[in-house]
Amino acid sequence: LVNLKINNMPIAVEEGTTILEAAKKLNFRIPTLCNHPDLTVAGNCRVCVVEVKGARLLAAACATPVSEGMEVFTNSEKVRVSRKHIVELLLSEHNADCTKCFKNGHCELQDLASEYRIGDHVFLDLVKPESLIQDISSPSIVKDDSKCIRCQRCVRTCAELQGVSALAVVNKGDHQKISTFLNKPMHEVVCTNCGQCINRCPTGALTERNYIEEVWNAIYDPSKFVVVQTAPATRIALGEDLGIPVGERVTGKMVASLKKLGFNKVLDTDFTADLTIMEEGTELLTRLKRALVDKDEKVVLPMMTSCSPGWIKFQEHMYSDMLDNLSTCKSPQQMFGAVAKTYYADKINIKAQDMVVVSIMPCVAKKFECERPEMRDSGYQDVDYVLTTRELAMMIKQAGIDFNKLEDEHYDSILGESSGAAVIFGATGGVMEAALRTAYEIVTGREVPFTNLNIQPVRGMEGIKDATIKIKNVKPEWSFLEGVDLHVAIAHGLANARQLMEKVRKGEAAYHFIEVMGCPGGCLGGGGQPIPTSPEIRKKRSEAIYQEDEDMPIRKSHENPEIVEIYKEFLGEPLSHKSHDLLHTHYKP
Ligand code: HC1
Repeated sequence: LVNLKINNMPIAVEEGTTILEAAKKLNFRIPTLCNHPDLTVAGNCRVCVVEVKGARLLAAACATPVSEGMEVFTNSEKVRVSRKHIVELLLSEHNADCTKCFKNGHCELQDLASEYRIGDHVFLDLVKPESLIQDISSPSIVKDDSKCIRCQRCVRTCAELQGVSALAVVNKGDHQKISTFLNKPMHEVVCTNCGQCINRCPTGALTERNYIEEVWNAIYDPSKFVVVQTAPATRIALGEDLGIPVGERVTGKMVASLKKLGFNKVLDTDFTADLTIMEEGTELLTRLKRALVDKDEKVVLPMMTSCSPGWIKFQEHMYSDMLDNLSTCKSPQQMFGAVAKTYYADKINIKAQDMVVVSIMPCVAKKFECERPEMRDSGYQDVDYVLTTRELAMMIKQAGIDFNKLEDEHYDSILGESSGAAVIFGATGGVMEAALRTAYEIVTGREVPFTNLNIQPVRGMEGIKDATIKIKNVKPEWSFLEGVDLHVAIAHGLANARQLMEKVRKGEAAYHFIEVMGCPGGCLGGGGQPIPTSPEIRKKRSEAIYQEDEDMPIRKSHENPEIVEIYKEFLGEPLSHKSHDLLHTHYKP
């Protein structure tokens, strides 16, 4: 252990601990901007400077390890004056148009300016006129260089967590900026629209494209019938933006608030997550049969999940030779849009052209996904608008709803019923677990023993997980699977996905089924979720998701009565013609 004093208080910490971490243990908060718990240390914003006795210069607390006998002062006169100057310098280059900024009230630089009572400009106003032009080319992300403080959290996020590097630092000194390849618009580069950069941007330099006004207009339009669907991971995180502690489930309150906002029907993406399991599970079994029995060389394994639009875009850019590995299933969000504007519209006697489908998603890539040309099988754009969890929280605040005091309400029927298998889609490993619960029963004809419903090997926050499942005692029609070892793998975060894909491409891993979610932790860590994010926050959200599953009366997709009904009345059976027309697609290079 290393002994030191911080503000005259003694502490002993592990070797390698930074001053920032040691101060936190003593409950001294040192402000940071470039530092983030998910990223490597950069030490470039200098806001965390502290005074170390005997040292000539102030030290960056995030990048300085403790040493024996060190005496640190986090709030000396020298520190306060320097820190204030650093914030003033950052503000001199920052478009402090705060009242018009989407991050107003959620900006770390604004918080620091307020904390240090920054008044008149001490330094010149150095905002570059060319930086005032926002890049709004992407359907998901707005890039506003005039708000950028060049902390490089976005650059490290894109490289370290996502392995994409769509954003990079260019130029030096006064000309330094965060740019794309050849300074092209965001929609022309390898950006996957995952929005992880937004979650870590301390200012309004990167935000989601917001569609709040469009959705209000639809709600107020008497000629429109507006239905809303909510993604699995929204119900365990929305509360964070509305004064509720991290990890608290707010499913019933979320439904109540959506009804109060004026949506005509409040329905659930979890319903189509169950539908996805029916289609994707059947597709996997069909591919296995074609490979093992028919020896069909055209069949491609491993099959890979296709619900995460950031992952699809990543694969289109980086592994376009492996697009046939993707399941042909559309994502649950898009299946929902397609059945809402056909089956559901017919049932409730509403014309599809009068229906507006809004999604509440933890994801900003879903905004991109709903605009894809493949997603119009109802004859219209299947999903009209996607709002992030954060945008929904804003609408709830705008409407003056006291979220905390709302009584729980239930989703409307139909398209509102779901199973525990559907809600775990929101956590890494969840789609795999849900699929295995149903596939087991199809293949063996026996119920999954209750004690085995939680399939532990596919759970947890490890970047890449794999498991082997021995298939035994199958029904006669599945005899080709008897004794087969089913190899599955799971990756979350695109840097991990890349590692897994490289192994598959080189033939180093013989998997049958792979789940990939584009964001760290799966959708619960999506780019549209409340900010901040950290491993600790994602762990609490994950625990909440699995608790939600355990509390559901139905925990397997095929037991959802509304799923049984939609096949009986409309789709026929999984992979039927109608299913193919509405629920499946192909991504082409
Ligand atoms: Fe997801 Fe999915 S789980 S992709 O993470 O398959 O966004 O929550 O809605 O579509 O169901 C996201 C979450 C979400 C889809 C489902």
